[in-house]
Amino acid sequence: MTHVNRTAMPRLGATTTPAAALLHHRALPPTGIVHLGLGNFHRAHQAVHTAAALAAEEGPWGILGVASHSAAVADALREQDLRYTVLELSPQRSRVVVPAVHTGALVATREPDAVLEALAAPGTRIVTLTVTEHGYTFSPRTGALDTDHPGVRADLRGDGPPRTTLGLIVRGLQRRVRAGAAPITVLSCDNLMGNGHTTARLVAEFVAALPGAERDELTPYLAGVAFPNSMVDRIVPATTDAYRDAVAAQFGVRDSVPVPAEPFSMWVIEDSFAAGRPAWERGGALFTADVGPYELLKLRLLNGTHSLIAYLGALDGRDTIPEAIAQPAIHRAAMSVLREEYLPTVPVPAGVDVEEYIEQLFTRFANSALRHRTRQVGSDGSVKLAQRVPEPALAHLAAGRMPHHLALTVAGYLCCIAAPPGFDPGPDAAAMTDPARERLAPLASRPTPEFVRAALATGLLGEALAAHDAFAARVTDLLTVLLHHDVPTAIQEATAPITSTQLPASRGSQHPESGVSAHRAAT
Ligand code: CS2
Repeated sequence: MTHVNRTAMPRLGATTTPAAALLHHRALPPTGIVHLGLGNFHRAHQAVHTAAALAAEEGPWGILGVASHSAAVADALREQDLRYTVLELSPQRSRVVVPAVHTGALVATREPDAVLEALAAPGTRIVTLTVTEHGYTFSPRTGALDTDHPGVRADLRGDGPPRTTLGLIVRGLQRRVRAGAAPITVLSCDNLMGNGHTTARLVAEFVAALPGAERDELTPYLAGVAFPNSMVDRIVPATTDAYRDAVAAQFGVRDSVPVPAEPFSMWVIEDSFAAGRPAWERGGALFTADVGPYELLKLRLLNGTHSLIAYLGALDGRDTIPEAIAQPAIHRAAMSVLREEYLPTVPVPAGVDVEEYIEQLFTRFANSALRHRTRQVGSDGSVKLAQRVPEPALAHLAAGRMPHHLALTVAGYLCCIAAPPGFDPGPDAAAMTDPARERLAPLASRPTPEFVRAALATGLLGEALAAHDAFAARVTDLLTVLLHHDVPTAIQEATAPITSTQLPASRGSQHPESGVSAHRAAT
């Protein structure tokens, strides 16, 4: 690792940005987009595509970035004249770019009025979202707006400034109605199935739950708001000092909020906008009438497989996705879940060569220049898995086939997030955050079969899969193997099932493929 004294260097800013790294050289346009969710993904994906589009064609598409709660990124950006670097890294090549498309950085909980003003401003034509699956405040059990969520309840009452994304959007739209401002587009850039439709439905449910007069004022306006679906794809790890050092070593400037990313980036968008849009097609995006097949392909082949790699990797003692996929057994399991269980449930979009897509995907997973951590992909599994696992699992079960590797994904998740007392799933699993941890923890002391049934009954993967006894039994078998043996043995069991009771006792043994001992067996 490069050793550099960053503190002695000038801060990245308007006058210290290396000109060669700028993606466009035009004057910063006025704000046309308000973006909610100022995390790394937005800054390496939408911001980069927008900068590339602006380089090709100017337009009023500056982005005002809004962080939900944390001030860290917004404050750092303000100190850096809203500049930051994106480090595109792979073993073959690296490139550093500065998008320079942000016109401001706000924190919703700290400056709610400024955010609502921006949402209502006449120049704002698009609101984009990257708030993660978890930020849409729907009930995992039913998919409907979670009206038991304390933030949703407060936002429906209009108690103080909005606390949820839906609250912000709806209160922003309400101001637009009152100011006579034109309808806009709300563009979700999160990994949700039918993300535009889902956002439209949740916003409509929120409006329907408002008191009568507010509901009546908003309903006709809502009919003019566009909610295009979109598929977003770029692997974007969390920032660490190693990336800060890399920027400093290359440019001699101090960027406290650089964003690492893979070179690959894909964005497929439905072309239905209420009030114009940037020429994103000139910045690498693809417009199509039907995003559905692209979404399914990506959510299942990439994200679904990613979840399996993350849980098995963490349980196998692997800190990063590239380290995990380098284990032959995990590689085999990832290939099996992708080819045998996800791929048959996906209509491949016209023009996509699926073999090339798969090959490219495994190269992307193996990108060792990125330290994409298993704990990052494994976090929020309760909301992510619901988008990835139930539909394909139910399709196989309905056809009389057991999806062993989907069951293994769920077993891996449960083992990481709600291991029984006495079982140590390792530091990467322990570091995974998940809103369901609290709900699952009290159940974890039950015997495995009861635990799996009780966990699924919390609505974790929807009601239909919870009602499927054979699937629960398979998850139970595989979880038992993970608890009493090790990851390669569980993969073996998923690939060539024998009953778990017939497995050889392997506690403390060294598995030839994993190179780690099964030291974490439950007591
Ligand atoms: C990952 C995604 O964290 C996760 O669940 O599967 O963030 C993934 O890296 C991106 O969707 C890639 O586009």
